[in-house]
Amino acid sequence: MADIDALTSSAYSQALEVIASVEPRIAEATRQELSDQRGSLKLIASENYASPAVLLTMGTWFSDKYAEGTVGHRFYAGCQNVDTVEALAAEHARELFGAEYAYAQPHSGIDANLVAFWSILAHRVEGPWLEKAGSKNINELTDADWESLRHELGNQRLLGMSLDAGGHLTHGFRPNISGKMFHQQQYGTDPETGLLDYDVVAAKAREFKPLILVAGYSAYPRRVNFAKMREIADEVGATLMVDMAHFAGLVAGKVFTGDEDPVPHAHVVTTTTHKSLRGPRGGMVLATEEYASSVDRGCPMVLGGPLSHVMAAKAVALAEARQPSFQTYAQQVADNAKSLAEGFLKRDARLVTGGTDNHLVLLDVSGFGLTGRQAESALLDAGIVTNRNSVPSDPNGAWYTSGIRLGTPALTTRGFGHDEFDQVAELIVHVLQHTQPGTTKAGGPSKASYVLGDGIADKVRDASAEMLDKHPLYPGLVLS
Ligand code: DSN
Repeated sequence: MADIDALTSSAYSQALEVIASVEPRIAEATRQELSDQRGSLKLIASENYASPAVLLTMGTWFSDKYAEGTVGHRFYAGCQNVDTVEALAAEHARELFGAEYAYAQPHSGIDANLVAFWSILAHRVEGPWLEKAGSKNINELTDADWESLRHELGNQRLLGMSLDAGGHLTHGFRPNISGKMFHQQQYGTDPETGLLDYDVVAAKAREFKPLILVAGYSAYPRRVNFAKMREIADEVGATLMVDMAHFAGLVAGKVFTGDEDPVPHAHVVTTTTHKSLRGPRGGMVLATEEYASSVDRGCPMVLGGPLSHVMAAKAVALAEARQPSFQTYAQQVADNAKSLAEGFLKRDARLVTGGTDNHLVLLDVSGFGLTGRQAESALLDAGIVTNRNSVPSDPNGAWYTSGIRLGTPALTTRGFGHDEFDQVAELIVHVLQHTQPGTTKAGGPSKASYVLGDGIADKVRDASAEMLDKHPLYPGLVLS
């Protein structure tokens, strides 16, 4: 058996030498990024650490190949190896998630959502419209036909979770493309509990009658009952689209099963591959057979040429996620999020919804007298990498915010467990308790500047270093 650590170390050391021979500053930044990631507590809920096998797969000549189209049906010659790669990525995805159909081409989660929107419009609106118009061939449409079709397509409705309740920009946020291409309405969460209220979603759906009901989230710390969401969608004739970008790893790892697994309930499921799923940076769409042929035309109708090198890495990551060890990892991600939440609660910090049952925690920092922006910056000074996030009905808006979103997927990959996440909560509370809001140049209260107490950053960095040293990142990777 080859010594994988030695191979990885020599592969990267040599690759960096090759890069340095052309642009040494990029080689240096790459080394520095590894060192920075090794030396900080990464708590960004949407980040992770992919395996060296996944990372290495991305650095190949598959990047040089154009392959618009789909497996066996390309607009370019010479795509036989890309076909192998894409078919394998899709096969692993279907098997892992129990999906009828998988599309591995989206370059990101937003791209995956755009493909989903486009395919639902094509399947639900354009198809029936063409039939009604007595034409099966879109190329035969007259200008007047196009105008009517555009009117139909532009008059569709989408209902999704609002951004400040934890939804994503692409779930109908007005300034986003999704809020412009659809007539949109949003559902929020209960103002008292912060929890999703299915009766409210159902009432809104009955009144609004959306073509698409979007479920899923980027910052909601709870599980969703997708069987209930499907009932609501069916009652009003909507297509249920679930964006599982954040929790795909928990679905793959069988932490979310039954009603909490979106795949058996949704018509179309979108995801990223780099968050809790721990693959390369990219997106994917899963769908029922009914939607397969419209999703399949995502490229070139919505997407530019597929990133074949990334699809290859998706296949490797999905093969990893099919191993039993990934289920252990996913369960630990959820257990660690609970430990983190308990660590905050016992130190009297306020959490949106009062806790978590997925991979993320949303800390309301207004109790510390800070905005999310101030908290994020002070924590970064202390080597704790987080991102600020709105809380429901946030008085500080989406830029300054009143929250900090924290996720466990990355540090769980490093091997952090219950006690360490409790200590992480303690360090975060310590930093926030010793941070004061700053003042503006005019002397008023600032939402951005802050003053972190003397010596706090160094003390917290030292305490973190002990944990980080116990759980090194890419332990076998030694750069020469
Ligand atoms: N940027 C992703 C996240 O952090 O959740 C969503 O787009």
